Amino acid sequence: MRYAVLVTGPAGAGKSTFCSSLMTHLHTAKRSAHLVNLDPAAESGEYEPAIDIRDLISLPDVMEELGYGPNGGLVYCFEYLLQNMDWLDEELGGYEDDYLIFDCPGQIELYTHHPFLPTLARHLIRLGMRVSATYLIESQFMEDKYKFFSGVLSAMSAMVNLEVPWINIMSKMDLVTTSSEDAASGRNGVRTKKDISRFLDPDPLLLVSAPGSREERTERNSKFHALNRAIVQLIEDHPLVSFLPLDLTNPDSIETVLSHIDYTMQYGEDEEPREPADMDDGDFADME
Ligand SMILES: Nc1nc2c(ncn2[C@@H]2O[C@H](COP(=O)(O)OP(=O)(O)OP(=O)(O)O)[C@@H](O)[C@H]2O)c(=O)[nH]1
Ligand SMILES: [Mg+2]
Repeated sequence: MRYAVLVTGPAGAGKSTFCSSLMTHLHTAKRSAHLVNLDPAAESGEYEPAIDIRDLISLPDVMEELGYGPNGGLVYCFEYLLQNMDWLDEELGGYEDDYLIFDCPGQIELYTHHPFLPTLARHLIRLGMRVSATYLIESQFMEDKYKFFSGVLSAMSAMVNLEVPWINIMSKMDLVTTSSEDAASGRNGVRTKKDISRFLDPDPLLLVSAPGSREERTERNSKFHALNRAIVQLIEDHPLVSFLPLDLTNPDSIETVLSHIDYTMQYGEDEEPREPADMDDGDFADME
């Protein structure tokens, strides 16, 4: 059985860094994993991708030859990939019983507007692979409740679009600290555990400002208030989104995230136990 993990999320959320850490973690656990780069604009990272969209089409070439900008060029690259899926099939052909980690680009419209990733996911499922997706947003989103809820809504929209088992991840948790003593290390602020949990399991009431506060007065005076109320209602009615915290400086945190990904794909559930490859009669000569 082959397994595919699509690593998605907005620009700079830490997708490529997470892919590398996951690769290191899987290799340390002696599991067979390969990186698949789907970002035609990617810089080279720590791991050489086993499959790389840049071998099929390169963004600088598209921009130069067709005169597209970076976003239009990226859309063109993905359209080109979908028209040339036999290239991907051939590249995937050599991998059996492997974990394939797909590092996706950061253009948010790829997840919310375009049918590319759903088409790709359906294709992988048709090839007999188990597919799951992770959606990363970074801990800095917790700094601003409006930014945070826009992240929640984009996660919800991408999730509904993709229709595969899905895990939302709050990345860069090393930038948040719960202790006021080492406040300097927490670039994204000091927060209590209770406060963090209101973000990991989004509490729609975060959007409702304290009565009498300046924010509340502006919200009450504007259409903003009605919009917020509608968003609160939407999130309450569809409690689909919650986040797993990811702190790459802590191996336990990576292990927890990986075990959730394994679980969504039922990793290894129906593998047959393997015979050790070098076991033959000669190995037992001294026991006879
Ligand atoms: N402190 C901290 N920084 C991180 C972490 N993950 C990523 N970064 C930094 O965040 C920046 C973006 O990381 P990438 O992994 O390139 O993010 P990405 O989502 O792949 O970005 P795009 O592919 O451009 O969308 C880099 O400067 C990383 O060093 C993390 O867990 N903690
Ligand atoms: Mg990247």
